[in-house]
Amino acid sequence: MEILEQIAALLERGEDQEVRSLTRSAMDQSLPAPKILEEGLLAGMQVGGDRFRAHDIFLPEVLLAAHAMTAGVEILKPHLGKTDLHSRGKVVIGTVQGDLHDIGKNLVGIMLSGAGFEVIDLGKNVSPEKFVDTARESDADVIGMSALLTTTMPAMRQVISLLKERGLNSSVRTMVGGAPVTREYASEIGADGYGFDAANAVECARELVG
Ligand code: B1M
Repeated sequence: MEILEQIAALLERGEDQEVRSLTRSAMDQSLPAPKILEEGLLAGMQVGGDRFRAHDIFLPEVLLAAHAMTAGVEILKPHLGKTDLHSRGKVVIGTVQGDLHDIGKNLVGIMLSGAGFEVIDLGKNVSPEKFVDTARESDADVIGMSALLTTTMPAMRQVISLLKERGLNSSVRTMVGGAPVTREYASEIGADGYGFDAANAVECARELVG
């Protein structure tokens, strides 16, 4: 089995130490970090997600896979892009209120930093007030929101409404993403941008700070 397949299989089993060390070995073999991310870590997470959906594995296993994903991403982080000397803009990111999924949001943050943006990561389960207050206090250009649950997607609309209420919607742009979020949903709630994946989120942020 080639190394990326091994990483995917180990991640699926939640073997964080092995994932960490094989990710390091893949880097030592000069495989590009984005390839290790896509074909190793994300491939394993995808299979885990599919098995979870099919009730073939359960939450504890998913949680272990998530830890293993984080372990691998930590190794790749410094190699996922080079930061420019000058900031391209400031982005406040977080997972919306009620939602604890942060793997995708973390990847978006890493890719944005790699592309030269200054990123303020508020973590997960972030209230609309926290998003808006932080954006105002830090003079951010963009608020980036992630949601993985259909039940938490409406929290994105609340953030956008609060920005409008405070008269900040023309100075702070909004960008949304996450597996259940679509471009149609983004425009329905009045978001300024939508990122399909982490690379696309970078393109979107570039356009928004344009
Ligand atoms: Co949860 N979970 N989970 N889970 N979990 C999903 C999302 C689910 C689809 C699984 C399923 O049923 N098949 C389902 C949601 C169903 C729905 O709402 N329609 C689900 C559920 C139901 C739940 C719980 C309710 C389960 C329970 O308790 N009964 C619970 C909710 C907890 C809560 O949030 N309140 C729960 C819990 C968990 C864990 C804690 C165990 C764990 C999260 C650990 C963590 O994040 N630290 C977890 C995981 C890991 C998943 C799956 C398996 C994988 C998610 C993931 O990390 N994907 C997921 C199934 C799936 O998606 N296949 C599932 C990898 C990640 C890189 O992709 O996050 O999509 P993603 O991010 C992508 C893009 O979407 C995009 O870029 C990223 C990189 O390409 N993107 C953005 C993301 N944010 C963006 C922001 C942007 C732009 C792009 O701009 C700002």
